[in-house]
Amino acid sequence: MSQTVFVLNGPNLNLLGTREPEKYGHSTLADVEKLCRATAARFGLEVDFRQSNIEGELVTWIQEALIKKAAGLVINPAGYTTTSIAILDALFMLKAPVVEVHITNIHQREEFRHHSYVSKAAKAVMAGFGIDGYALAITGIAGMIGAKAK
Ligand code: CA2
Repeated sequence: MSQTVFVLNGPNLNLLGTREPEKYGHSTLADVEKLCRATAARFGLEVDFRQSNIEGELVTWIQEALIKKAAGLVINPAGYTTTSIAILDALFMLKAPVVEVHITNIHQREEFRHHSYVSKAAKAVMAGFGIDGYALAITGIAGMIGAKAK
């Protein structure tokens, strides 16, 4: 049975590639999804890729990852990074590895972006690699769960 990595994206990321390309690049979220699927496939992993502008929906999806025994979870919490204890509490319930991704280097940006609640539940954090951070996160999860390249 194949293993699935959940890739969750927070608010406004549905607009990726259409605004502020100097910060976030020109790739769209559909491009990110393709990259995630291609990366996961190298390790025989499936991807369940989602985006929501609603905090509670993200919480419900994290619970779904728990129920479905996801192999790992990649999350770009976007604007909820610095505010959401509800997302943090849901992530704490997962046994599978969680990797937090930010397209930009949040530590080089405004002070209010530096603190992440999500990091408390993350095995690793990728920030500043652009969308390649998602591929690095999936590769990292593959290593953590012992999934070998095919
Ligand atoms: O760098 C990241 O990936 C962020 O998580 C992106 C969030 C921001 O609040 C975090 O501090 C860092 C913002 C996502 C906004 O989505 C976009 C919408 C249109 C164009 C580009 C990004």
